[in-house]
Amino acid sequence: MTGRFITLEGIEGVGKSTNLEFAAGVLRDAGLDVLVTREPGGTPLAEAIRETLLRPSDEAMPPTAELLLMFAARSVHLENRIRPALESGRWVLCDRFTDATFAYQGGGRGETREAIRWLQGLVQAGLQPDLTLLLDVPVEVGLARAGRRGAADRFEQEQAEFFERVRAAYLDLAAAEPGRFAVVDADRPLPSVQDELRRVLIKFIEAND
Ligand code: Z5A
Repeated sequence: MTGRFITLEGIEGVGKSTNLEFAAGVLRDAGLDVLVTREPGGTPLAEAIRETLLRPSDEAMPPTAELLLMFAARSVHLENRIRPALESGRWVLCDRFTDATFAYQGGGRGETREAIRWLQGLVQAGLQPDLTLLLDVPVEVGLARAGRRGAADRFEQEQAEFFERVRAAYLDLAAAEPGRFAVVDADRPLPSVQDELRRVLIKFIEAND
């Protein structure tokens, strides 16, 4: 039996990294073999593309180039890591996936939904997450939590209005696909966020038994 594909999404600072291992722990406690990975990245080649995507540069990165590089990294990650894991029965928990492209390159940068859908079809050939956990907080909360640690990457250099568009795009995606998305209010103490994540994951595991 193939594994299940779960993604974690949200704006910067919402708590994805904090909750990724927690979510993996819930799955492992249920006896599942879990691969934890991230996008952009997840393999050496895809991580090299991530480096190019995030590093600030004096030369402008056209939004279309950014979009193509996101899908180039995704193609490598899918073929070399995600698909083999799913086919061997492992569950995959991924920090960001194509919903981030609709939110950042679509909502944030203004790339068209049609272009993103076309690339999605080319690269994913029908593969979609089975469950997407969208952690949601107001932009000012996410940015305050992120605290802009160290040198800002190309996305961290964006202003609040950019992240408002990204958050709105995420919420639109969730409203359009309520069966796949679970929107978790992450603007509350961590134990309360994790209680809800555990509840959603256990329900999903039981439904996929
Ligand atoms: N990107 C894209 O544009 N298009 C795509 O298709 C994909 C990605 C796949 C890298 O992503 C960039 O790639 C990303 C979008 C773009 N840039 N941005 N923005 P990333 O996921 O690697 O980077 P990130 O979003 O910047 O991650 P982050 O800043 O590390 O945020 P986070 O992982 O969501 O947050 P965190 O580190 O877990 O938590 C932040 C702080 O809040 C930390 O101190 C926690 O202890 C604290 N925290 C967490 N939860 C709570 C609660 N509930 N209460 C209080 N404090 C909390």
